[in-house]
Amino acid sequence: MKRVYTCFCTDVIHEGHINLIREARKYGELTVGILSDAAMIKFNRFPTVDFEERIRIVKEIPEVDNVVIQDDVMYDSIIEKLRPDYVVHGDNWLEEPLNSIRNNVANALSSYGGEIIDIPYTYNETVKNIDDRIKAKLAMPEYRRKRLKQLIDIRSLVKAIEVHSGLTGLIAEKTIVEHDGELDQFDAMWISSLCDSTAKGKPDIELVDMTSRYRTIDDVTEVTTKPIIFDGDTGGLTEHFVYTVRTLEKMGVSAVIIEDKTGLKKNSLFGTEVAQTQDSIENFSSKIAAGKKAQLTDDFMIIARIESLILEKGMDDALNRARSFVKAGADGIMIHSRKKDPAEILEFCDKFRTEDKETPIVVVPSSFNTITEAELAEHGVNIVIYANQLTRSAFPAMKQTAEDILRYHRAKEADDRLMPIKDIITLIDEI
Ligand code: SPV
Ligand code: MG
Repeated sequence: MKRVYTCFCTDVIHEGHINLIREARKYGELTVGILSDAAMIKFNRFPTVDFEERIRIVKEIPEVDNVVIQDDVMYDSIIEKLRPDYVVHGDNWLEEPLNSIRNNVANALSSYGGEIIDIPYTYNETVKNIDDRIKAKLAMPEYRRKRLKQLIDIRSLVKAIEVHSGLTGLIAEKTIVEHDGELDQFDAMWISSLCDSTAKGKPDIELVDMTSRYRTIDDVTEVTTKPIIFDGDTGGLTEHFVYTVRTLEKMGVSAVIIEDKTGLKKNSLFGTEVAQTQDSIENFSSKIAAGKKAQLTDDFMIIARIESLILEKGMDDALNRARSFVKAGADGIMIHSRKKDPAEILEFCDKFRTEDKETPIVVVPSSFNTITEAELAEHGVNIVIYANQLTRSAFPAMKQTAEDILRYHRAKEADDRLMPIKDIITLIDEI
């Protein structure tokens, strides 16, 4: 009997999958691979059904002879192990970005003469409804909020990108790339005070009030499912911060990062060029403790951001603060630097990790942007935030378009560089 292999990266089995299984079984003994959580979240949705349950559901399908675990998005290692005669998949993988998986399979099979069988992909009203329901579940506050902690456990490094609107939210949600034979996407979104303020044409000095910042969160949560890390600036007065924590939690935000500064806040990337005052350890610790006491779920994280390196107060001060803030209840430490060289950030991470193996470390490599994600993970970093690159790429592009229209007294010259209207419309989901 011939050996047939297919792999599922889904958490809900619908008629399309059953159809594929029946077709596949006609070719021989059928083994179904269940993609692990870690592999699934690299390019697909976060699973809404846990791994053991996914295995159990597939095992119960009568046409399935064997179930195996597939740990990689790409199939080459499992193909090498199982050496199937056929790999069967829906023909949706003929399109980008899934075609890179198909190419990987074709390559692996060609070494011994195995074949791919593409089965017409089922997409009808029922399947669309199931799809929509999974997305809606992932977007609900109670599911979205806990996802950051889940991702920290699964991912070697959680990658967040700045968003400040529904549109930038969609870019964070939907961008998937194939590079070096791997598929990748962002795990989470960062609602930056700098970019949220900039989008409103205002300076980053805690001028845009919380009500307005909550509206930005609303715009983003309306159209996305990924978890949110909120830039809470200094957190304001402790008496106000406790209310902010409750509101963010209720909205389904996963984490707030507050920085240990007081008085008029200026953006950290100004460093010591402007007057900025660091809060006392005692005061900031009691703000963290009050926030932790106010929060209602176990899902939400309060992350303490240390400004000692930005304000040139030294490594010992940064480490001492990290210790104190963790003791006060902080669920994570963000260490910031505006140096181009990542050395001081890495030194902090290494020293902090010798005494604390657990507390998540967050970094924002805006200035020290040559460091790779792999290097950060090696030094114990858990979350990397790309804090402002979307805004900084959009601004010059928009400015040039405005200049070109003025220069040529028509839009043609600018238009040749622009995204077709059709493409921007397809970015937006219709209900
Ligand atoms: C932000 O994005 O608003 C931040 C990060 O706080 S930074 O601008 O680097 O200070
Ligand atoms: Mg900020």
